[in-house]
Amino acid sequence: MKEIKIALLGGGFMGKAHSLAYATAPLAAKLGVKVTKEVLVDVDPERAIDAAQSFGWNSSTTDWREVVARDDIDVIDICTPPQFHAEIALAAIAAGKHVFVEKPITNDAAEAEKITRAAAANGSVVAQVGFNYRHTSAVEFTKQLLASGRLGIPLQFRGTYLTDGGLFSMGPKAWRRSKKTGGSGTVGDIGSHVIDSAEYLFGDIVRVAARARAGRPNEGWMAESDRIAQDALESAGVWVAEFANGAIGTFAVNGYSAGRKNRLYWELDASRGSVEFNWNNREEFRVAYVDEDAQHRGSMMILTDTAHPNGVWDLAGLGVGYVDVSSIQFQKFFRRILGEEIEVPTFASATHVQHVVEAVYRAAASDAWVDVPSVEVS
Ligand code: SOE
Repeated sequence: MKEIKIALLGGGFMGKAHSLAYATAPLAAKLGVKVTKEVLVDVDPERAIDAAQSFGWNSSTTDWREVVARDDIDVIDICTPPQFHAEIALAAIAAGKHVFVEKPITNDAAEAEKITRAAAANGSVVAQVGFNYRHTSAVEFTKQLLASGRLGIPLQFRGTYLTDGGLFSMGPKAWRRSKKTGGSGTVGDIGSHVIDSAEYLFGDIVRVAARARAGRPNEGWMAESDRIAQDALESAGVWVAEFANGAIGTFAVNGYSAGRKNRLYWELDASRGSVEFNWNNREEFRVAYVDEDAQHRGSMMILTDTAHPNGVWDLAGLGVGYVDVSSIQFQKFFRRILGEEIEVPTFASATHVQHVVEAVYRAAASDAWVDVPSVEVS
């Protein structure tokens, strides 16, 4: 049995999710690989030791460079703040390691292009990005419905990602609130997920017009001129988009939306049907087909079944959670290492997401529509 030895960089929230997912990924899909959680790296020596012990890693260290240089490590999994992703990914690719990077791929599309090119130039490296939500059964099934033509021509996408996390203390996740410590702002952090969902389902976004706002909600939004002058991280954003396939879309993200708990929600209309998905009720999705007879025309709620993609259990109705979708993304990653071709969030697709994020920022600082560049990999 092939052994895959992992080094995880970052002992925080996402490091925990990945650690749990590594335990079930090979087992759930009977992959025929032995996944070894070899070493956990964190710059904070106490957290490195503590996270390695509590998340089940064989050892810990504070030095990622020493780990990247080790011959026995097969995979570098980067869960650090995004500002460190590019440097680490480039070193890992140069050392011939497979690389898994959390989203956003970086906070800078030029850096993202660089690591995408480096990975493409090293044919043996398998690279993937942690847009975990798209591995939910309902999302992947919607993709199949679109690809098969069952839904007809894509017309309109409406996506939101709302949380109330910003209203409360963020504890160890407070680094996300500042650019200096690698924070991304809501468009880059949670907006990147909804952009990935939209592009996965409808293809590339090519133009956007946008508004963003920063500030603490109990003081109202900061004056827009101050937000732009201070280059402050945005707490909320809205944008209108055009897709390359002719569809149109609207998007909204907000970290101060009371009562909304990690609510990634989208609905789409196509010429022969529409679909509605809410991560909070991820076992359900709603589909309406235009060609139903008049008595049955309407939105039907479908509960995820074993007939849909990415079942974790071979019994419907047992529930799928955050760690499960992470486990599914690693199953795909390992199957790709074993040589299978599977559609996943790649460095190139994640770089395009980052181009959209940056186009939203440029559009929000102007009254203009902004074009989204395509990703040049060669
Ligand atoms: C933001 O609060 C966040 O932690 C995102 O960064 C993650 O990608 C998302 O999965 C959960 O929410």
